[in-house]
Amino acid sequence: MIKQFIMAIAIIFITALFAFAADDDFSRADKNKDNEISKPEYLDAVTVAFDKYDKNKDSFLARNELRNIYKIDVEKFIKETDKDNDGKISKREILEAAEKRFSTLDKNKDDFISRKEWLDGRKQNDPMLVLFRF
Ligand SMILES: [Ca+2]
Ligand SMILES: [Ca+2]
Ligand SMILES: [Ca+2]
Repeated sequence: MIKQFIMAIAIIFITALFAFAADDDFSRADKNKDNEISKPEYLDAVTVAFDKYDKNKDSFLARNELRNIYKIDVEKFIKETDKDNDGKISKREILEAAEKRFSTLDKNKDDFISRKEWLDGRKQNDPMLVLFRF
């Protein structure tokens, strides 16, 4: 009996831990902690992610840098984001893509991404959210 009880507690604990980990990037982007991600917060978070992956600090994300992004489909990402077709992603290109992505993620069009909208995007392995998985 006690054994089952401990098991149940352990499962609850582990589940909570995973939920927390999944939400962590949401909380990080939600700077003012109102449980919603506004467009400026989202674009800020994308900029932070961009700078983090731009290892040689040339203000472009090249293929070898994009490959460091967890589980990202590099070629697909470049195809969708690299508007001037130079094979690398500039900050402007990524922010333009992020603006569009914001509207897609904001399902109910209230100009904020709720936690649920964020997690829905995550389930679809949204490349603009994959960016945040440091
Ligand atoms: Ca917020
Ligand atoms: Ca480019
Ligand atoms: Ca929304």
